[in-house]
Amino acid sequence: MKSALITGITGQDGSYLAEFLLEKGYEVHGIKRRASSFNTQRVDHIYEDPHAGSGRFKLHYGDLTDSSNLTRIIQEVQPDEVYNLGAQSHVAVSFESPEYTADVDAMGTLRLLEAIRFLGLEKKTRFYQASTSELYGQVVETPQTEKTPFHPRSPYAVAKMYAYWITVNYREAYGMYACNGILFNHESPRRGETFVTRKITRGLANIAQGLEDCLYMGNIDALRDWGHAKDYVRMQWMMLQQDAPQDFVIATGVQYSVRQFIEWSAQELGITLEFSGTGTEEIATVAAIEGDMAPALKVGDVVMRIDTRYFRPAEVETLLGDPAKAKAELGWTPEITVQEMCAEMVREDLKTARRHALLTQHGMDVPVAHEG
Ligand code: NDP
Ligand code: GDR
Repeated sequence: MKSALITGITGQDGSYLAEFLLEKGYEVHGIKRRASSFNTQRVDHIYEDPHAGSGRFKLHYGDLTDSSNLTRIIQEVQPDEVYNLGAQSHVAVSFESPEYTADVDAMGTLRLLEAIRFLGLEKKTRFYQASTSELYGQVVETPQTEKTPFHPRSPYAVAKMYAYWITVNYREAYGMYACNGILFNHESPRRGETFVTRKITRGLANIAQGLEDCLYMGNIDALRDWGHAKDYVRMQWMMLQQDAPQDFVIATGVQYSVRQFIEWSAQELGITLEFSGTGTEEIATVAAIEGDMAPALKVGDVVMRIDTRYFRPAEVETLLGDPAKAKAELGWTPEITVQEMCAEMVREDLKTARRHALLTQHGMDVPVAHEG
């Protein structure tokens, strides 16, 4: 039985990858952080009670800032594959916590690679690094390929650039099977609530049910190449099954604006929006409503405004990936379109919003977090 160790198993990708590897028959180990409240909601459904026998899913306490802990876990697990998905992954937050972001995202990657080498596992353990389209930042060519030069635009992207190159370096210096997946944005109903797509689907579902009044957004002109996380974790595994390690761009090859994503999400709720005004004065107003999914709204309500607090000190305006290499060499193509994904996210968030609205109607206090 093959074994895999996943850092960031409690995150969006980690949870889908764990499911995928368990289906493939792997023994799956994951690193979870100690937190003051439960942080395993995304993997609770695959958790196996250790008292019930020897399961194939195991969680270990750990942190990417703690090398002795990482070394001990890797020594214990002796993994065939390590997927380094753990990160302070929020670009805007990295401007607030640049040093911590560097420690986790850059040094954390080095700590893992060093642990593998130190334990003499460099010929056994294959290593996947969660690299990112944020590396391209201020893009110099469109679409972006594996050969497009990098120009990172945030402490997050600069940290991930170190992680990218140290992964390449350990491959070249020590012959490790180590590779980078340069992944463009990918989302799902499990996406963190403060990333833009989930902020929109959750926010609009809450507004439709009367739990929130308005969505406050940053730069809605930003263009992104959005795919579904389920499609992207499949590709992460495929990258570690080749004869030789290589880096790949994973993207859909299609880009849309944040504004367009807001429109789709509203349409999924039966709401037609009208955008008016420009720059920081832009607003979105309800122009028409169909069906019964937005009982709290009426025509003329303003459901989106711009709040400059969500602008970033340096913005990545446009990203569009070229997945030609992944298609040609690995036969990978994404199966879920961005419109299907948006609809799935809205449906899931609407279910939760309806439950919360019902509880509120019955006098229960359900706090709604607004940050994003
Ligand atoms: P999430 O933010 O959903 O998950 C991040 C994970 O990292 C969580 O499990 C989190 O734990 C864990 N983590 C955070 N800090 C530490 C730490 N100090 N030590 C150990 N673990 C830590 O990210 P995604 O699943 O969306 O992304 C997975 C990876 O892919 C990340 O590295 C991200 O930067 C990268 N990436 C993501 C893209 C995307 O569009 N989703 C695109 C390109 C790259 P906890 O649950 O406790 O917070
Ligand atoms: P990104 O994702 O920065 O691309 O990083 P995010 O969803 O946060 O932002 C995408 C774009 O939307 C704009 N935007 C807003 N973003 C947020 N979060 N909140 C807002 O209110 C808002 N309004 C507009 C942003 O400015 C940006 O242009 C994600 C993360 O998953 C990274 O870890 C990963 O590496 C990259 O995708 C690829």
